[in-house]
Amino acid sequence: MVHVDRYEKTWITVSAAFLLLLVAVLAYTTFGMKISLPGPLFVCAPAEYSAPVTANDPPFTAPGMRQVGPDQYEVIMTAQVFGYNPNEITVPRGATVTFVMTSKDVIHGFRIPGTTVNAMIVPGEVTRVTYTFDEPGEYTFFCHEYCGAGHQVMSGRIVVQ
Ligand SMILES: [Cu+2]
Repeated sequence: MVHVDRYEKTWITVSAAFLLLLVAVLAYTTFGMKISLPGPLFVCAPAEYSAPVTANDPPFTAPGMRQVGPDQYEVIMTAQVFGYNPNEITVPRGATVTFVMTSKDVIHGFRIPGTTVNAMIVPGEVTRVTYTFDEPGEYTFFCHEYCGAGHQVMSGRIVVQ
């Protein structure tokens, strides 16, 4: 029988227990809470957008904002080097805006500082994010996925009145 120091034995036990705990947590979140990585197109209704979506498919043939209900707006937006279409929208205070976005070329980002909006815009996929603008003011959104030489100028504006 190999002699293992008591101190070392303690730490082997602690490490093993910790690993088992992590595996248990992983198993619980995966199978108990059904949390998993999203698949492609997870954010859109398959009937609405058939994969793969391109910027030449509806609704992206007509970018822009439309009102879909009281205080509810939908922005159909395309991203391409080095800008967004539309790149400026104006909404009333308290508006809930759903951004439905795709890319015409490479992967872009969509981040609105001061909000929880932080998304990737991937060619061939639809990104959908919703945010309620309770605070009036000007919000700048920008690309935070490096996309080429003009990446740093890729931005737009949301005016909340
Ligand atoms: Cu970009």
